Amino acid sequence: MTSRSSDESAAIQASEEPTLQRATKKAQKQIDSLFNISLNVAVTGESGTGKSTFINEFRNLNVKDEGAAKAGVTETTTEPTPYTHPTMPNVVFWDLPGIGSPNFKAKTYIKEMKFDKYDFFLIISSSRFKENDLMLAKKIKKRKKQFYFIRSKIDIDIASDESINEEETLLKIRRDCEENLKDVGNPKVFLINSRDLYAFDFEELVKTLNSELPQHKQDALLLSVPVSSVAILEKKVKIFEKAIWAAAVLSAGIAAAPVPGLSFACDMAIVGSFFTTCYHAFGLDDKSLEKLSERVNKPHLKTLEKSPLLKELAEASALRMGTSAIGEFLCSLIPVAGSVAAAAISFTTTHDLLQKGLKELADEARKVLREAGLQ
Ligand SMILES: Nc1nc2c(ncn2[C@@H]2O[C@H](COP(=O)(O)OP(=O)(O)OP(=O)(O)O)[C@@H](O)[C@H]2O)c(=O)[nH]1
Ligand SMILES: [Mg+2]
Repeated sequence: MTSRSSDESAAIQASEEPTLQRATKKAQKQIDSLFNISLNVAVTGESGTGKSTFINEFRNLNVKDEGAAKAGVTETTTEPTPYTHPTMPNVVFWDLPGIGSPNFKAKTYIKEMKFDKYDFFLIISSSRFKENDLMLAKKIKKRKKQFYFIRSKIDIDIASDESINEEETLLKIRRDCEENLKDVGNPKVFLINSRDLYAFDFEELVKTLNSELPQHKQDALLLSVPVSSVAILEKKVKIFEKAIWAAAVLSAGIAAAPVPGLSFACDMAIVGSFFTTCYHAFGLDDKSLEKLSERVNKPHLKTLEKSPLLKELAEASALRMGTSAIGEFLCSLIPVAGSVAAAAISFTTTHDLLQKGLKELADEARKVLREAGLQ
């Protein structure tokens, strides 16, 4: 075991700060910016274009799931409704009512939707480009807000278009949207099937959002997107790798008030939260595995052998156990167990534990993508 002073030095060094106090402050800031930064995404467009469906799929929910946005063939959304991400509660999608429907006239829509509170807008359009699509783009731009133009239901267009091949259909649609949008600065157009985000331009959309959002909002977005490729998974892994030192500083006893018993509970909650967030962000939870297995038509994805940590996280999630309990289990994996419960564990030990656990979960997620054929 490391001595207390060498452990403190290791924590200070990892933080690149001169003192333990500064290191702790920086660690707190980093963890807050990782888990507590808010992101408000407005999803707008004409009625019936697939706004609610997109929001559900982004959050990995089916329309019948608890907390899902209502979606259907008749107008369903009648007021701006916030939908919190199920595992990243700081990420909120605002499902705005369809513009141009009898309930919402285009003229008053902008005012009623309180446009200023959103970080950016997704304008969703389907079938033909509409005047309202352009009007929305102009109004959002006028308020100096960023928008991204999504052309949804691409699967329907492909099935009904008589072009020689799929590429030609996609090019035709893309050009039509770009042509119609050229007065608002040639924004990129993303072709999407809201019922299957893994197809077409979803990944490109995530990449673009990620590169254009302010730095502190990028991680929140990335952690909340479904794992649709190895590239997205690896970006998520990097976010957690960057945060390990900070989580270790905060959860190791050196940062906590020396209250016997209490410090232990706090410490373990941070370790538990870290792994619970990885578990969901990497798409290893039952719900995500079920969705993925349906999409790629490989039922065995739901029953793949799980590593010990993953098994524990799945069980804790099923039983809705708290993060402290998960952290305590993890502590039992540390070789110095026994003395652990009595005193706060060290920075170095926590750092090792977080590193090993993260690698284990990342490898599990890589295995799932490999089995799913998503290399
Ligand atoms: N095939 C296909 N169907 C879609 C797609 N997006 C949405 N739908 C279907 O289109 C219908 C309308 O979708 P909603 O998500 O309710 O549309 P909305 O924009 O929220 O509608 P309002 O709330 O009325 O403004 C539903 O039956 C969806 O299943 C898509 O990309 N492809
Ligand atoms: Mg809706």
